[in-house]
Amino acid sequence: TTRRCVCPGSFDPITLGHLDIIRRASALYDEVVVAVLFNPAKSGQGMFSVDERVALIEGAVAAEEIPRVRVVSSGGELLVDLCTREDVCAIVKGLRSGTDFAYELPMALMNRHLTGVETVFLPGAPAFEHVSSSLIKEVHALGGYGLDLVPPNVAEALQARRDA
Ligand code: COD
Repeated sequence: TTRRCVCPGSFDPITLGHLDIIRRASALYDEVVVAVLFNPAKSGQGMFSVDERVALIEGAVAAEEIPRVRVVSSGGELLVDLCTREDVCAIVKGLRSGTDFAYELPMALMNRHLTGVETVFLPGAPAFEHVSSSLIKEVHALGGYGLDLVPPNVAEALQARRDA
């Protein structure tokens, strides 16, 4: 049987921190479903549309030649329902810090409560500990450069936004 995991997130936009987790998940499972989902805590439109986020993830995964990855998006649905539909045995998430753990633990317990699906935490690479989509966007909006912390296709997309 195919052992499939999901890497869920907002991915607005995907960073090298996300990509590292996706690459390592691909080494552990037969297939990785990367799911662009709605985070109710991050209200508003975000910077990139869901379709743009999906395309940026697909471009970054292809450029890095990470095998057996499929990108999907879904709105207004529970992650556990996506897990059941996609026949996923584990949710894989990256942890940067104790703060991440405090945020992720209740979600992991709730998801397990709902359907029994397990969450697997991978320690984030120290080189990307300070990397988040929100900080990338803030630095970029105020004229700074953090473009070496995102995949090249995302750097291009951010640059294009600035030039527009
Ligand atoms: N290093 C390592 N890991 C990283 C890094 C980094 N530099 N940056 C991000 N990550 C990890 C994060 O820890 C997270 O695990 C993942 O990558 C995604 O990060 P984000 O910021 O893109 O995504 P979030 O945190 O906004 O995603 C939240 C979800 C969308 C997954 C959550 O809201 C959700 O499951 N929503 C669906 C509705 C639902 O089921 N709700 C009930 C949950 S119990």
